[in-house]
Amino acid sequence: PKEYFLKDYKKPAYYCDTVELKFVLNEDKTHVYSKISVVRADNEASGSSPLVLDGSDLKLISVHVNGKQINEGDFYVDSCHLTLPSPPTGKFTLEIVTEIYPQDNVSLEGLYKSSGNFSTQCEAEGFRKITFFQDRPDIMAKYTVRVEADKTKYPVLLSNGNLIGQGDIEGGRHFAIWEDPFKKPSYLFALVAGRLESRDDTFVTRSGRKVTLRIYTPSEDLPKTTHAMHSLKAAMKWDEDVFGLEYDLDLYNIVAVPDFNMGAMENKSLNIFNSKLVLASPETATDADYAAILRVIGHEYFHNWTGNRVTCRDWFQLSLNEGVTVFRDQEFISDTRSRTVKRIADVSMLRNYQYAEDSGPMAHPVQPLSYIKIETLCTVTVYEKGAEVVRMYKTLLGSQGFRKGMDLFFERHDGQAVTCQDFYAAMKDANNADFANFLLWYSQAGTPVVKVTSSYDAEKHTFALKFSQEVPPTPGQPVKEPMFIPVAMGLLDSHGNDMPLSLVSHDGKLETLSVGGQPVHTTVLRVTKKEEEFVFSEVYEKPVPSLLRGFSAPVRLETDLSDNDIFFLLAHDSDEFNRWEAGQILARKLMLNLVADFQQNKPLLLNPKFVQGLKTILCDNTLDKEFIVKAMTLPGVGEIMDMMEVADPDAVHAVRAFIRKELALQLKTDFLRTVQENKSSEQYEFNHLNMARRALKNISLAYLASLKDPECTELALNEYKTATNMTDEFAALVAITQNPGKHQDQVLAHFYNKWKHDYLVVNKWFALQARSDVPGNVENVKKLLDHPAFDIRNPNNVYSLIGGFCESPVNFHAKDGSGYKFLANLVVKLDKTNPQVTSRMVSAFSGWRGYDETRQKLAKAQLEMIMSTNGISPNVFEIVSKSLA
Ligand code: HT7
Ligand code: ZN
Repeated sequence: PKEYFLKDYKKPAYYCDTVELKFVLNEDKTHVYSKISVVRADNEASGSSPLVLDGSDLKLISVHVNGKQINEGDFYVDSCHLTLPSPPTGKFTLEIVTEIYPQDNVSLEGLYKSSGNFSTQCEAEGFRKITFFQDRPDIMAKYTVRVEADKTKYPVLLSNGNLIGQGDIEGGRHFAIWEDPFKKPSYLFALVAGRLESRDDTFVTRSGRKVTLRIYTPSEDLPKTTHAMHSLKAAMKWDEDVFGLEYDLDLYNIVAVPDFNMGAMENKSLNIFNSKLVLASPETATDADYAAILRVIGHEYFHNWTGNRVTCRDWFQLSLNEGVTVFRDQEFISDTRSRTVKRIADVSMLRNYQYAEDSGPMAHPVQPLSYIKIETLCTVTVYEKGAEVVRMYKTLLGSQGFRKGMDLFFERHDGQAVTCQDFYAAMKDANNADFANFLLWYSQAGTPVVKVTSSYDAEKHTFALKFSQEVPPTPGQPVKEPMFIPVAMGLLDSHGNDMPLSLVSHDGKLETLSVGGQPVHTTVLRVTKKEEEFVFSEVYEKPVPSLLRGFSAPVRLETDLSDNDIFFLLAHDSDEFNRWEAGQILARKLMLNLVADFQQNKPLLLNPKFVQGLKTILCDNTLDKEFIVKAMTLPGVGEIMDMMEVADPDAVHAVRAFIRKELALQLKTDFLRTVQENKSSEQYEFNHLNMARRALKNISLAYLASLKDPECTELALNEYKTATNMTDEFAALVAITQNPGKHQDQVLAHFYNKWKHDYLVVNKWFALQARSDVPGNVENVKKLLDHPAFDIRNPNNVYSLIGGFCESPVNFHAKDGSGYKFLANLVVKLDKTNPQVTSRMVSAFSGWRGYDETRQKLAKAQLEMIMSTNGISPNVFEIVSKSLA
C-alpha cells in the first residue's frame, strides 16, 4: 500500500467552493447526486493539472461538466479515483451520480446502516465512499444537502447546518433540505436518516443567540439523555467563559448510534456519537461513564472552533485539531471537577499508554512524518502528547498569554485549513515570546529523559540544580536534538514550607522572583540544552526541591532525591500533583524491587514506611476523597513494564496483587471503616462530592475483597445486593469477581439476567470477564465470542471482549502463546469486516520486543502469520509491518 509523507504536501490544483448533494435513500441501494463548482487554483500546482477526485467502493452512474454529459475517455475511473485529464480552465460545475450500498457497509465508514438507521462517518476519508470528491481537509466548501427517504421508516432526516426545506413526495416518501452556511472540509459532512426521537432544549449564547439543542436516540433511550444535555450546556457555557467562543448556528444536533468505530464525531452541527457516550441513567451507567460523557460531549463541542472553524491543512496536522481540543476538554473537566485529580488521571493515562507507544515500534512525532492509513495515527501521541504540548504553551505564557495566543489564532485563521506551526506562530506572536527550539515537540518522537542532580553550598547559601537531557532514538530518528523543557519547580524548607525563590541568571545577576511585589514560590525553568545548571541564592538551609510541578512537561524525570526526601514531599509539597507523584515514585521503586525479588524467588516483603504513608493518606479526612483514591491506586502494570529492561507481565501482575493484598491485610480496619463511612444513602447525583465518596468506598471494597476472607466476601456480596446505582453495583461485582468460585459464577449470571436487555450494560459484563487475570481465561473469552449477545460487527462488543482480553497481562501474554494466537486469529477474521477496529486490536502486539525471548518468538510468529494472510487491509498492514520492522 501507498505511504504518504508530510514533506510531499502540495496545495490542491483545484478548489471547490459549493457542494450540492442529493441522497435518494433506499433499502437495496442509495443514489448520490453531487453537483460541485470547481475553480482552478492560482498556484504553480495548477498549470495543466488533471482534476483527480477520490472515490472508493462507488458505482459510477454518470458525469456531467457544465450540464453536459461526458463519457469515459473524457474521464478515467480506477478503483480509487475519477480523473478529468483536461477540465475547463474557468470555473465549472461538475455533476456526478453514484450508487452505493449502505446496508452492506460493515466498515462503518462513509454512509452505513446502524440498527436500521442511516448514518455517516467521514473522518478521515469516508466521504470518498459516498461520492467522488477531493477528499482532503484543505478543500473547504459550503454544502447544501437534500435527503429523500421513506417517511415511515425514516421520519427524521438530518444533515449539517440549518433546515431550509422539507415536505412529502410520492410513494410515501419525504425530503429535507439542509444548508450549512460555514465552509467545511468533507470529513465534517454528516447525514442521518432514521426512526429517532429527540430531547430538546435551548441555550442562549452570551450575545443573545437562542440555540436549539437536540439529542436524538430511539424513543426508548430518550430518558437516558438528561446528563448528555446537561453536559452540552455546561460545555457551551464554559467555552464562552474561558475562551470567549460562542456557538455560531441556531441548531446543535447530537445523534447516538449503537455501531460506531470511535467515541464520537464532531461533524458541523450534527455530532454523531457512539451511544455509550450519550446514554446514562444512575441504574445503568457508572460514575466513570458519566464523566466520560461530560468529557466527550465537551470535546466534540469544543471542536466547533478548534477543528471545524479552523481545521487541519492535511492529516499530518491532526494534532492541531485533536491535541488542542483534548487540552480544552481537560481544562473543562479541571474547572468542572478537581484540577489536581484530573491532572493525575491524565498523567497516569499518558504514562501507561503514550510512553509505551513512544518507546515502541509505532513511535511517531506529534506531527507524524508519514502514514499509510491516517486512522492508525489516531493515537495517544497525536491526542494526549499533543495536548501536553499545548499545555506547555500555557505553562510558559500563563493563562492570559495563552488566551491571547488563542485569540490571535482565530483572528488569523478562521475559515482556514492550517498547520501546527500556525498555532505555534500565533502563540509566539501574540506574546512576543522566545520559544527557543520548542517546535521540536512536534517533530521529534520519543519521551525525553531528564536527569537532575542537586547540590547545596551551606557557605554561599546557594542551591544548584544540574539538568541533563536525552531523547531516546525512535524509528527513523536515531539522533535527537535537546528539547525545550519547561520545568515548574519550588524549594521546600525543613518545615515543608515553600521558600521564596532567587535565581542567579546565566550572566551571574541575581534575580529575586516576584509577581506583584509578592515572592514567587513556583517558577518555570527553561531547560533547553543537553546540560544546564540553575543556581538559586539566598537559600539558608538545604532545601528539598519539588520538580516538574503539575507535570509541566511530558518527560521521564530522574532525580538524586533520597527516599526520605520523597517521603517528605509526599507529606508536605504544596503542589498537590507532586504529593501524589511522590507516592507514585515510591510505589514504582518498590514495585520494581519486588519484581526483582519475585524473579529471584525471594520472599516478598512490603516496606512498612510505604504502608504507613498510605495509611496516613487514607485516614486524612482533610483531603479530597478523590485525591485519596488516586494516591491509593498503584501504578498500572503497563507503566511498570514500560520501565523494565525485559517486561515480565507475570511478575508485575503478581507483585501488584501481592501489594494490594498486603495493604488490605494491614489496613483492613481502616478500609472497613472507610466503606461504612462512605456508604451513600441519598439519591444518586453526579457531583464531585458524591462521586468521590463512592470512589473511596469502592476502592476500599476492592482492596478488602482481595483478601478473599468470608467477612470481606460477605461485605462485597451485600454491597452488590443493596446497590442502588450502577457505580456501586458494578464496583461490587468487580470486587467479587476478583476471586473465582461459586460466588463469582452466581453473581455474574445474576448480573447478566438482570441486564440482558441493555446492550451497554452487557458490554460491561463482557469486558469484566475478558479482563480477568485468572490463568487460562482465554477459553472463557472464546466461549463468549459465541454468546448470543456478542456480535463481531459491533465495535463496542469487540472493544469490550477482545480489547478487554488484551488488557490482561497474564492472559494476553500467556507464556504458552495462547493469548497471541487467539488475538491473531481474530484479527484475520475481523479485518474482513472492519479494518479500523481491527487495526486498533492488533496494536496490542506492538510492544512485543519488550518481552522475553519466548514471548517474542510467539508474538512474532503470529504477526508473521497475519502479514502473510492474503488481502489484509492497509490499516492492519501498517501496524503489523511497523511492528515487525
Ligand atoms: N475526530 C474524531 C476522531 C476520528 C478520527 C481521527 C483520525 C482519523 C480518523 C478519525 N475518525 C474519527 C473524534 C474526535 O476525536 O473528536
Ligand atoms: Zn477530537
